[in-house]
Amino acid sequence: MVETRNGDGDALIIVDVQNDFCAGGALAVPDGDAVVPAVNRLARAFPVVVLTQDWHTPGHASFASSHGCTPFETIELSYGPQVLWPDHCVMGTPGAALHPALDVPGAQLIVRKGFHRGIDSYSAFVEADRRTPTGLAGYLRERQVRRVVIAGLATDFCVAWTALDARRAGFEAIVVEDACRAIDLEGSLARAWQDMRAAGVERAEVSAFTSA
Ligand code: VGL
Ligand code: ZN
Repeated sequence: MVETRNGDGDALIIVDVQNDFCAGGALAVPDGDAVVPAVNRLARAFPVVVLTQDWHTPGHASFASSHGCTPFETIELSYGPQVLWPDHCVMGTPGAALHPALDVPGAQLIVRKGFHRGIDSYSAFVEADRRTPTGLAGYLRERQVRRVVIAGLATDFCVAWTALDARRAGFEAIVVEDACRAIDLEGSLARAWQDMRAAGVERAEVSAFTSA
C-alpha cells in the first residue's frame, strides 16, 4: 500500500490540463475534462503545487504538418523516434490555455515545455533530446520536495514521462490514476504503466489524498 499522507516534502504536479487536450481541442484526450474536478480537489491538499503547460512553437517538430506527414505516425528525429501529432498547444493560442474550469489559485509555478522548435518535451523535467533540463528538478529541490504526486493529461505521454524523469531525478513519484486520462495509442497506456512500475512509480487514487 502506498504511503499517502501528504505534507512537508510533497509536491503536486498538474500536467497539461489545457484546452487542446480536452473536449473540442486539437488533440482531445478521451474524457480529458474529467480530470479537472479531480485536480481542483487535489490541489487544495498540497503545500507545493506546480502546473505544466505544453507550449509549442508554430511549425513545431512534433507536428505532423511540419513534415508533410499524417498525425499519429512515428518518424525518426535527431534525438530518436517521435510520434507526430496534430498541431496543438501553440504558444499563446486559446488551445494552449489552461482549461477554464481549472481552479488552482494556490499553484505556485507554471512550467512550460516543448518550446524549442526542434525538440518535443513530454516530460516536465527533461526535453525529448534527453539532455535539456526544464529547471523543474532544481526548483523542487530548492523547495525541499522529496516526493511528487502527478495528475493530468495524458497518462501515457506527459504524465508517464514526467513520473519516470522524477524517479531519475531522485524523487519518489506517485501517479493519481483517477485524476489522469490517457490517449492510448497502440498499447501505449499498458506500456507506460509497465515502465512506471519498473521504475518504482506508485499509483494511487484521489481519495488517498483528500479527506471526505
Ligand atoms: C502530450 C502528446 C503531445 C501530453 C503533449 O500532454 O501528454 N501528448 N504533446
Ligand atoms: Zn505536445
